[in-house]
Amino acid sequence: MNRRSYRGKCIKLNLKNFEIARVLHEIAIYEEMKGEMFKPRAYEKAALYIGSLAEDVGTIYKKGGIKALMQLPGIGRNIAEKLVELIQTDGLAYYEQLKREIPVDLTTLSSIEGMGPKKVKLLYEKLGITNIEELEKAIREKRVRALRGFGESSEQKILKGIEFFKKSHGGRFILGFILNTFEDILQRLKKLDSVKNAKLAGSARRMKESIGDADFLASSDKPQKVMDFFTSMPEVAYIHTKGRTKSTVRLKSGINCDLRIVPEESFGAALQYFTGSKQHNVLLRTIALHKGYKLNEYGLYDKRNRQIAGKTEESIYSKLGLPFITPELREDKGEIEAARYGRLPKLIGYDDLKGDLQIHTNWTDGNYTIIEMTEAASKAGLEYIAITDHSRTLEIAHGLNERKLKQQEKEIKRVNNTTKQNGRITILTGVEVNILKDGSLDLENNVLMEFDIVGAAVHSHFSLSKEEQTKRLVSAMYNPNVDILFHPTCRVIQKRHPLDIDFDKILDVSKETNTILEVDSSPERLDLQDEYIQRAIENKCKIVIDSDAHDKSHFHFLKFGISQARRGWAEKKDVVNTLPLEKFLKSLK
Ligand code: DGT
Ligand code: ZN
Ligand code: CA
Ligand code: CA
Repeated sequence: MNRRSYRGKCIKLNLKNFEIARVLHEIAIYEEMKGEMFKPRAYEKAALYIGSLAEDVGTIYKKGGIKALMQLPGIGRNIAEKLVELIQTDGLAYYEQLKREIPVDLTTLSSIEGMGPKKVKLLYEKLGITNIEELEKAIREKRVRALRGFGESSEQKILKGIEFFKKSHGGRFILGFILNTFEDILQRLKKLDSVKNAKLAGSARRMKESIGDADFLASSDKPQKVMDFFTSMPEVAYIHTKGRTKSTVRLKSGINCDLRIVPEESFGAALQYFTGSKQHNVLLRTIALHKGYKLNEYGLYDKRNRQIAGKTEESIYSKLGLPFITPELREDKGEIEAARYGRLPKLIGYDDLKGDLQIHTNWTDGNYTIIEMTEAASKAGLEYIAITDHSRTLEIAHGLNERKLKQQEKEIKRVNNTTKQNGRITILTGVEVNILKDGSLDLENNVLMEFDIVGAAVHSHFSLSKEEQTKRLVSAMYNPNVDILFHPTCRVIQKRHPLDIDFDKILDVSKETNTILEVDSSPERLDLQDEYIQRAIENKCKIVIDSDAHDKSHFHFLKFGISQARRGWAEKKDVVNTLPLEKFLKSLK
């Protein structure tokens, strides 16, 4: 997959990658307003790259100075100098000057369809519009149509754009790109003297692949202080509401965050309630009613309205006669039934993976060498990995031909010998072979035979008919050298629908041919997704969870693959790369 797709990550304290990427992104838009030719693209590329890094750019700078920054892809001296200023001073004179000239919520306004940089500028200069709320108001008051270059129809177009933004992009954010931000806010909340307990609830706690907003929860005797802190965090772009028990803000990244404050004795009940899902809660309340109790966000109450549980979540489930149900399962997919009868799955744990079978290096579209990726995998706690760069026909990723693959194999064996001598991680040879339109592969069988691991994947012709697409995948799975079907449905969250395939047929053939189905952990893929994972497991198909890492920092994506598998009710035994190396290899075709 393409590394450019890893967007928007990671703020710790002060200005970290996420914030820096946003500044660069906004400079790109400002440059476009000015009519610059090449600068917008250069800043945009740098923004995307830095947004994708999990390693803090500040740390990279500390270790290797400006030189190390200039070695990052797409970062020349001019931008590197800006980075240094951002890292050292938490600010950037150039950006602040641009911002003074046109002080608007640029990230949001410019991502609305129908609103280019030039329009943002004009709307600010003529009507003083600085954010999405003001824009919507101005359109509803019919003030925009009077401007040159706008008319009634462009008003309507922008209004539609605003609605679409609120529903889709403005509506949902990819969890893997934004969870660090929340964890960071949570850490700061917990450090406040006025806060006793704090947690992230909602869909983020259930580890849904995308979330509408973030729901923070805190217990405190001094709510005012906590709210003052929350609404004045540096990430905040706009305060929707500020109250004693509930506040809502929008962060600069565009996402809304709720904070609710409850008394300590209700913390568990509130956590249970605001973790959701709504349907799970409805069922739980029904069980409470049957027992003659009442359940709400303050606690579980008996007939005489005495609180019988509420300080912890466990106490609530337990008083309802249930074992604790982990948040990833709370989707009303039979978890309450399973809990009642002691049949909850023993979910795969976040530390259970021993191997990673899809990794890319700078031999194709990855950012680092085989050695660097191997060391990073080892640090992430893995015992074995496969290097699986792209094959010949994937031109955008500079796919490798047979000659190059042979060279790479030698290099892998060389590195493997040294790392194994250190008693460390084992590197398997591998390839991500491209499945062509007719289901054939772009490498011959005598080449494929040589690899320890062959993953086959579709990267083109996404809209064939269901019949053709299914046949295509099936014929790849029948190849005796293909061990794994990589990112089997090819969906990209918010961007590309899953392939139209007969998934039951894929499951049958997966089982028949012993072809493993992958859960690709890249945050915007998460492919297989939870429902498909559940079906695969019910059909006794094998799955693996891979990082699809294109960067040293991408091994942390595995967490999101694991959470997706947990949401699909996967146990450790269902996931073959939880096995130690020998057993794993024996389980292949
Ligand atoms: P999201 O934000 O769309 O990704 O999904 P959630 O699940 O985070 O939903 P959200 O933020 O609207 O509300 C957080 C939780 O609060 C939700 O999962 C369950 C609970 N909740 C909110 N409103 C209601 C309600 O009207 N009834 C019930 N039973 N629970 C609610
Ligand atoms: Zn791929
Ligand atoms: Ca939410
Ligand atoms: Ca919410």
